[in-house]
Amino acid sequence: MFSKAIVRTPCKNLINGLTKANLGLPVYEKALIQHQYYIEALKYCGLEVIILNADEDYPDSTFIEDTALLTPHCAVITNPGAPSRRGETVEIKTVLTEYYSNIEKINDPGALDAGDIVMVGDHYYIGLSQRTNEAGANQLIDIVESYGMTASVIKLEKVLHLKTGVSYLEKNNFIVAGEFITNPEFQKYNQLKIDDDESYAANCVWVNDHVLLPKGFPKSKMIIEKTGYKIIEVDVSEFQKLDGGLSCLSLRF
Ligand code: CIR
Repeated sequence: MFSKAIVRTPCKNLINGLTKANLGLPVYEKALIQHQYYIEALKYCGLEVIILNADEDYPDSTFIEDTALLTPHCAVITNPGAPSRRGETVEIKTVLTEYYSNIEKINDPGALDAGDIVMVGDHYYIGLSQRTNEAGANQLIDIVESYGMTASVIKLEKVLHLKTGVSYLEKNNFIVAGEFITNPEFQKYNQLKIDDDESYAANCVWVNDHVLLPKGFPKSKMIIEKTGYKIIEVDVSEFQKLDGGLSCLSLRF
């Protein structure tokens, strides 16, 4: 169960965020409103939400999930793969010192975005992607092993982050889309398969037996509901325009 989440208010400079989505520019005012609803959804699930101020120096800084991996034993500050995002981690480290006594760090030449990490109990799947390299993955494996946890890597072919295509909903239930449906690593789980035309819904978030799901994906909603979860739909269209999934808007712990 999670008790807290950290989010960062979108900045006006959001329109200059990294993207390959081709969905047009995000509308700042709309993004702010959607972010507010996202916070309300987290609160509804029982979380205390810590809200960091917007940071105009970093257009993508609202996608806070990429900057740290939070485990039950330590926090790991990442080294984001996109040069324009590297500096986002500085303030996050300061914030996390209030909640974690063990803080680790991924360092050059290692690169790692936490959007590439999926936690399944004490095991961490690490996506090798455009943003996470082998050196970064190896550093993370060493770190989690030093705390008695385990990790393994999965090579990505098409999507930005591992979490773009899979989400773990606890109780052995794995949301899988696209290239991950046939991946041998995920065959041992109960797979909830997302259709290609709803692939954006593969990035959803389990929060204390609720599932936060992007709004507008009815087939995925039905599949997840049938499995027994209470769904909270959240409109994140402005963040989708920046390749941002629903999970990347918060750090949950
Ligand atoms: C980026 O390209 O870094 C941002 N525009 C989106 C990051 C999305 N993060 C995530 O899915 N974990």
